[in-house]
Amino acid sequence: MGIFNKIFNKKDKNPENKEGINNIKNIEKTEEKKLVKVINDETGKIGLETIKKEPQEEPKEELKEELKEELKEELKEELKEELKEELKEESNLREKLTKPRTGFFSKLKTFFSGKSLIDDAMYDEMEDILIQSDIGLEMTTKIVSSLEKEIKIKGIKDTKKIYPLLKEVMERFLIKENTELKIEDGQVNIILVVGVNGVGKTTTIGKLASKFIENGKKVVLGAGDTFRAAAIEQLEEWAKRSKADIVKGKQGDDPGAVVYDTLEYAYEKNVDVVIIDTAGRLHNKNNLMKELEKINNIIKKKIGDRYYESILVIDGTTGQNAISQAKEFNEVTDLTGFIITKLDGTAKGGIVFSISELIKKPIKFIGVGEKISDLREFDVREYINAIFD
Ligand SMILES: Nc1nc2c(ncn2[C@@H]2O[C@H](COP(=O)(O)OP(=O)(O)O)[C@@H](O)[C@H]2O)c(=O)[nH]1
Ligand SMILES: [Mg+2]
Repeated sequence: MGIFNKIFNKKDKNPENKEGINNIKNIEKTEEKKLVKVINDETGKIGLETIKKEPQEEPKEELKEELKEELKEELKEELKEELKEELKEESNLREKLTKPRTGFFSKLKTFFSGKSLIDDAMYDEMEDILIQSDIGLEMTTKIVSSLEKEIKIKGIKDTKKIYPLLKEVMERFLIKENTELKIEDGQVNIILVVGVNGVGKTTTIGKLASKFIENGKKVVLGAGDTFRAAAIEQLEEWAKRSKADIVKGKQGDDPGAVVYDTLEYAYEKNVDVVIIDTAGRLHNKNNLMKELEKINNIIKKKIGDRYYESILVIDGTTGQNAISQAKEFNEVTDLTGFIITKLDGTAKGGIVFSISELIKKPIKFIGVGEKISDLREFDVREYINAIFD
């Protein structure tokens, strides 16, 4: 007779057996499902032995696994939301950059798809298109020779493969480091905004202020363009709109004095970010550069060796003139980067690809419209994807 038969047949006669069965049942009922060993010893008695597992271990592990799964799901949801936002931003940027994308860049795409041979004539024609798009001769030469090298190394024969390769090559010429404005907590951070008349300095300052204020920073604007009364009023309007403070003088006042007062105000009131507007035109260019040099010195004297941002605003619809502007301004204010505006309004926009490489400074923001929200942090990848089809 087998052990289990013994248990079941003798269950009423032998109280020990009955107890054994109850034990088995009890054990089976428990969630832990302990192992049970039934012993048939020489006397015919049946004993039970439970092999105890490490108490609690298994449930704890199981629980951990369950929680991990739950967390994974939660994280997935969060990431999905983030990704959705990113995609929305990306498609929004694509929309804003419709002109350059459907202008110059789609012209390039059509050009390559219409070619069947990679030869000197193709490179020549391509150079023409790049130059026409405001990339300029110097930069065009760099791009084309880099592309040519790449085509040779990779042994590319199919002209359809050139457009994506050109995208890679051009992306390499954009500086990816320090594209953010450096803002330190607990410090008075200074951003000096320079550039010729009409490029979008004052508008950009308003947009920047609004971004900082949205992020909980205290901002003061310094009305350093005292050349025209309208310039001061325009900055005041932006201060109101973005809820920033403003320090201003009267038309014709010494801009250096306004900058000094703005810095004093900032230290006194524990301001996080000071943004200084400047004139883009004075009676002559020499005066303008001297003025900026003076402003630069006032700031340096106040903050010592500390880093401050000196940003040149460039109108994205101007051509190669922007490069010479950048060189001149860089000499007097030691630029830390660029903001390229009006990229929504040009079918060219090639300046984005030459300015960083030629002056060796990063682009920090791009302007893609006149609204307060139309200033975008410059993200190389996002930008490249938005303009290449
Ligand atoms: N479409 C477009 N217009 C812009 C952009 N940034 C500035 N503007 C316009 O450019 C003009 C000159 O701007 P303003 O800020 O006065 O230039 P400033 O002389 O350098 O201070 C204004 O009409 C702005 O609305 C931009 O990103 N896109
Ligand atoms: Mg202005």
